Amino acid sequence: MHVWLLLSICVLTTTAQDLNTFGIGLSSQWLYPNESEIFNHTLSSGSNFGVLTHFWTTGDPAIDQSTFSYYIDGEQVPSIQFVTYMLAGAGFNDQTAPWGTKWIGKGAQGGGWYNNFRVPFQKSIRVTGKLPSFVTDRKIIWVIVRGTENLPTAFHGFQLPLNARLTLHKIENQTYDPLAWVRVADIPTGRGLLLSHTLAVNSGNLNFLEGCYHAYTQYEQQFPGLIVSTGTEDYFDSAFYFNAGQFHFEVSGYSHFRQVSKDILEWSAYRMHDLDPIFFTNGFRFEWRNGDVVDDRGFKCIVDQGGQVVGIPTKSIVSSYAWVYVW
Ligand SMILES: *[C@@H]1O[C@H](CO)[C@@H](O)[C@H](O)[C@H]1NC(C)=O
Ligand SMILES: *[C@@H]1O[C@H](CO)[C@@H](O)[C@H](O)[C@H]1NC(C)=O
Ligand SMILES: CC(=O)N[C@H]1CO[C@H](CO)[C@@H](O)[C@@H]1O
Repeated sequence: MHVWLLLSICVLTTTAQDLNTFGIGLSSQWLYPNESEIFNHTLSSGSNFGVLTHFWTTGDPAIDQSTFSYYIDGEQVPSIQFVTYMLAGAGFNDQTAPWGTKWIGKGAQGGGWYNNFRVPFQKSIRVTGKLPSFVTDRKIIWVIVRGTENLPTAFHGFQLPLNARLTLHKIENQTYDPLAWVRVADIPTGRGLLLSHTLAVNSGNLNFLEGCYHAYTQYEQQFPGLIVSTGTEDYFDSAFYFNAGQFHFEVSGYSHFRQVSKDILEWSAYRMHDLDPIFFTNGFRFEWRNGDVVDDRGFKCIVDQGGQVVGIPTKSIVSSYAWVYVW
């Protein structure tokens, strides 16, 4: 009895001490055309893991298009590399502000981008920044990065395994034909869950919104896999081509629209999956389609090849971020 009590007190005390919060706030500093370090942190002795909990930045407009990298556990190639606007779920560097959710947002007219995704590591984390290639001089930046050692991550009852890693799967300005399948995430083996997805599309009209999302929660699963949505806008919690206009919900947002010319438009949206995680057990494919087709009865999302095209989807230039935990 006494021994047990002592032991529990010890365990509790140790746990509390280990919740070591670390980070930086850099005010009026410079970001360079070459890649330069913003922050690094190595776990204290006795700590088993850590997690980044926050990223925020502002400064010169060039900061918005700068590339930030997270090198996890001494990686040579960063498993996470992003631009701020896509990190916040807004395609085409959309400057709409202020808006925010508990996860992402933009709190100022210039910059003010933030993100609270949990980024786990086992040994160390290193954060770097680099100006876009068209900028040749250093530019002013304010940046905040923060995390905590030994802080577990849970999503509404599901606790992330301690060895989980957050990975970012990207498509950047790739052109797809009408009805082409767009593989948003491709993970041949392992377990994990889809945390978040942002899609940004440049197209001739809005008929790409007919495209359904399909998740293959085992890599070799056959079409249609798990039908995740009945159209693109439906996946982002809207309907009828977003006929209520733009919005920034906690779970989803329609974050950008611009009619560039008669035949070109830009569109973007984000979706969080912390409330309705999509788990996979043996590899994962997550696919979207650039427009879609119906079968003879008029049903969509169930025809892989052939079928009747809905509307007149055009070629699209697609950018996509998919944030996936793997373990
Ligand atoms: C990590 O940051 C410290 C300053 O906090 C710096 O002195 C050190 O060189 C950095 N380490 C690496 C590997 O970049
Ligand atoms: C994609 O295209 C847009 C618009 O032309 C451009 O601003 C952006 O830098 C491009 N992104 C990448 C990663 O090439
Ligand atoms: C990582 C690196 O090479 N950083 C350099 C980038 O350029 C600035 C200014 O020229 C240097 O001060 C950094 O050392």
